[in-house]
Amino acid sequence: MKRWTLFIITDLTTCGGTWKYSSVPTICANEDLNFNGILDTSPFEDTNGNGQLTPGNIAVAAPGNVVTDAAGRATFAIQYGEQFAPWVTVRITARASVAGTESRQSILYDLVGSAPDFTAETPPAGVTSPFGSSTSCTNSN
Ligand SMILES: [Ca+2]
Ligand SMILES: [Ca+2]
Repeated sequence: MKRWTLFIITDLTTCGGTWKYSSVPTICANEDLNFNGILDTSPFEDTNGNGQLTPGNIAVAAPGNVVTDAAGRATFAIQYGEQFAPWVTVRITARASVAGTESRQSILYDLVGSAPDFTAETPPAGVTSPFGSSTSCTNSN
């Protein structure tokens, strides 16, 4: 499901009753260069040196397989921890097989938080990025 990801390093702050980025976010590329879900040494993938893939597999599609209806539509959910909103953009790829012919389409999707979480006075779960607050993509802090 997640084939390509960005993550953003900064903090949130309140602005007009809504939680927003406190500064211009630093956007870093997904470390999983070959999209296999494994931290590889060749190609070297641990850009920020924290010993793990960043951001890693933090979202799942449920169910992972669906059957479309007569209109060619199906429904699934994207599940992720609330601390990852709004810090990650995921690529959602749908693969379809019809009469032996396969096709695929992808979209980028920002992991959003619930509106009540981002309009309450209390900070949302991800008020501080789980990926650190450095403005350098090679720094895990
Ligand atoms: Ca990899
Ligand atoms: Ca890493």
